[in-house]
Amino acid sequence: MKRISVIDSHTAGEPTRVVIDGGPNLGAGSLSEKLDIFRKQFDRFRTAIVGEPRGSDVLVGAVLVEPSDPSFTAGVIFFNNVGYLGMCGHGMIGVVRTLAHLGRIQTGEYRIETPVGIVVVTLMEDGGVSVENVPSHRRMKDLTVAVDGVGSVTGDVAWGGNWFFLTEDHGQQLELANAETLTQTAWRIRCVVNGSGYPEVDHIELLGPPKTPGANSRNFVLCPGKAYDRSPCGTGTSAKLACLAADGKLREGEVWVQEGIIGSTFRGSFRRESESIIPTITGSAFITCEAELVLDDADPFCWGIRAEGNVV
Ligand code: PYC
Repeated sequence: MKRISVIDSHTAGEPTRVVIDGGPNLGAGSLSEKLDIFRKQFDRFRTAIVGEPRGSDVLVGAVLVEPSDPSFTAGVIFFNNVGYLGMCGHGMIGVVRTLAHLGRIQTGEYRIETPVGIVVVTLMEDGGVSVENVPSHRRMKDLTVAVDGVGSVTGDVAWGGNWFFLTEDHGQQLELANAETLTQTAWRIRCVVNGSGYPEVDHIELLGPPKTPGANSRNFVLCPGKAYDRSPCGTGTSAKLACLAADGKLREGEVWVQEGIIGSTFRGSFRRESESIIPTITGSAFITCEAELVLDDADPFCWGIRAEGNVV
């Protein structure tokens, strides 16, 4: 039997499972080398940790690794039901809360390394967490695509630690009760955007008017594995800030309150850095579970239910 210690949390409703012990040995290279080893040699750990029957499509996993610079607090690789994420905003807030829960950090500022760059996190007195994200930018304004069953859709392509297509032009009500239709709409849009010269776009962000007083916007974010983000999506909010900054619709330091599809919110703001912006996203996470995953070799689904077949 193999055992993997994890701590689960949720950030604005979106779950994160942080591996504390028993994860794969990813060597001593850079974060991107570690990610490469994870992907090529230890992918079964990904499906064992977040996949069914132990996890679900919604769950984002995080493995803590040695950072390349000892002055950083940690390195972290995020993963989900279909692969690996560059950065993950809700996940980073969950990681920070988890490190605090373990007594490894107190209130203050810390640097955490991800495969796409260093983020600066702050654990606040009230338990809130802010994440100064990797440089973000808009790559393409007003891309118009013709989507079967949806019609003509215009939106922007932007990087916020993952790649997004962001659109208000979807014709849907952003209601939780509408999640199935929103998922189908976003998936169709993604397929066409991917085939229109943007294969890197793996998150679709549908935007619309907010419901929560004080919020600026509401979103529905479809993740790469077809699960929708229960939170307002930290990297998606960063991509939105990059578009607002590029359009001159939000000033440096001004606060943008992004509401997600379940009504939870993140606060975002940015500062400019050359051609990019540096977004800061603030939210809260709560610990939901401390557990040991048990991997029994006799279990045919020991390494999760994998689309390409089970690993023995
Ligand atoms: O918060 O950045 C985020 C995120 C990405 C995918 C799920 N959550």
